[in-house]
Amino acid sequence: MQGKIAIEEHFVTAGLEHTLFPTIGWDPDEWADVQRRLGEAGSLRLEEMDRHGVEIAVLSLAAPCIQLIADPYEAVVQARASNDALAGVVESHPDRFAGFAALPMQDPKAAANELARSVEELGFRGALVNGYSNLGDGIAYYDEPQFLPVWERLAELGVPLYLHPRNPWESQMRIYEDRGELLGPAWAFAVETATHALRLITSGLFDRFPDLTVILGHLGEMLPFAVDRLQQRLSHVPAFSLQRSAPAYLRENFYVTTSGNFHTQSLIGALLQVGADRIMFAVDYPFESHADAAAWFDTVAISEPDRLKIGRTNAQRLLGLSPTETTGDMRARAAAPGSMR
Ligand code: GRE
Ligand code: ZN
Repeated sequence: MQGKIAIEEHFVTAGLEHTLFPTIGWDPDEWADVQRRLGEAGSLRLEEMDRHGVEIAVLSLAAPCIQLIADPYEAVVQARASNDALAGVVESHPDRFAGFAALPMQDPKAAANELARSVEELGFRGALVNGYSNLGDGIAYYDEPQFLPVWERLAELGVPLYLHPRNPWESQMRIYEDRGELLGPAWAFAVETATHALRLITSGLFDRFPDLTVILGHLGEMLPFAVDRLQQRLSHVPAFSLQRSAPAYLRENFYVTTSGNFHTQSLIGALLQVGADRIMFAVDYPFESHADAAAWFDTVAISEPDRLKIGRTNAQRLLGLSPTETTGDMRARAAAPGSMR
């Protein structure tokens, strides 16, 4: 499929390289290649996108970057600098790149203002945060009351927040002791992020702000598979009450993306649980390859109208990416089965 929009695509500025998730066990040559690609937003990236039918990449910092910075002032300074750098990248190829803001959640009021600056002045499409934020000696999750200003601003601006993974906090690492292979994207990222998303749901955040949108990668961090059982058990707790069911919040306040999860059975499960209007294509470059993502997505056994929604038009609508010349053409081609490949 030509004209795909990929929405979890990472970069890192030189100043933030030291904050990347430590690469325990990675092949050193492979990691060096990932780092090279993270630091580049020109011909290398664009050639990969061209080769695999990705028209637009929505760029964001890799994990954990800003979220790792324990000092709020430093987090504010670094987030501003990285958002300015990203704005420069987007400006150099405005038809190929868009941006998600990094947010210094360590200072919620500053994060709300940085979100507004990023959307209104830099033209970003929303924000991406890498899980909970460090804060002094501790951490904070975003259902906590101090984050209301950020949620309020997201709702006012009508832009989504991408909740991207990071590893669990130090004190919750015992379960991975001697089993470091389970950390990071193999497993720990998904458990941490799914639980954080559930904190948002069960806190009542979406009753307070019914129009908020949160995006989850990796086909929903296992939640499409798990949320019905969660609801079934919550329904046995009389004191616990929300306006909607957990599956309804997942369907109505979340989008999920295909980042790093190019697996047909999981996509079909997500389709059955949240529907084709709530799934978007993503690669997770450079941790994943455009070749793997596109070889799977371009031929996966879904309808052509669903492929067009997931590959392009859902992101266009949600992120306000203006239709380009190719859009009408894409629609016409979607009507002819098989011709999008
Ligand atoms: C990812 O986005 O998938 C990722 C990071 C940082 C380290 C490893 C990783 O952002 O897979
Ligand atoms: Zn990612």
